Amino acid sequence: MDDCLFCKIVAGEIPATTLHVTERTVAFADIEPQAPLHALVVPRTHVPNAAALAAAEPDTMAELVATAAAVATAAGHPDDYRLTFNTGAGAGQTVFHAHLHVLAGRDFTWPPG
Ligand code: DGP
Repeated sequence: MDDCLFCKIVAGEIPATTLHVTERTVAFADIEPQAPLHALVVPRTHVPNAAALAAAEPDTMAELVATAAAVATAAGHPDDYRLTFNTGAGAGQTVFHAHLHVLAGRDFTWPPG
C-alpha cells in the first residue's frame, strides 16, 4: 500500500532496526519503546489489523506469533513477554497495518492502561 508506514519499513524505504525476518514477517524495534524490549512484528502484506490478517492469511498470523517468540527469546526473555494487538483507534491503534507488539524486560501490570 503506497501510503502505509509499515509497508515502507518492510520495503526498506524507511529505516528501522530490524530484529528478525521470515518469509512472511518482519520484526523491528518500536521507535517509542515502552519496555527494554519493544518490537513490532508485521506481515509483509498489507492488512489493517489482526482480525483481517487471521481471516486473509491464517498461516501468517501463526508465523507472526512464532516470530514474536523468537525475538523475545533472542533478547533473553524466552518465558516472560507480553504480546499485544491494538485493534481500532479506541484501543490505541495508530498504524493501520497489522502489527504485534512484543514487550519484555520489565514487570507488567494487569489490567493494562
Ligand atoms: P499502535 O499504537 O498499536 O498502532 O502501535 C504503533 C507503534 O508504531 C507505536 O508503538 C510506535 C511505532 N511507530 C510509529 N512510527 C514508527 C516508525 O517510524 N518506526 C518505528 N520503528 N516504529 C514506529
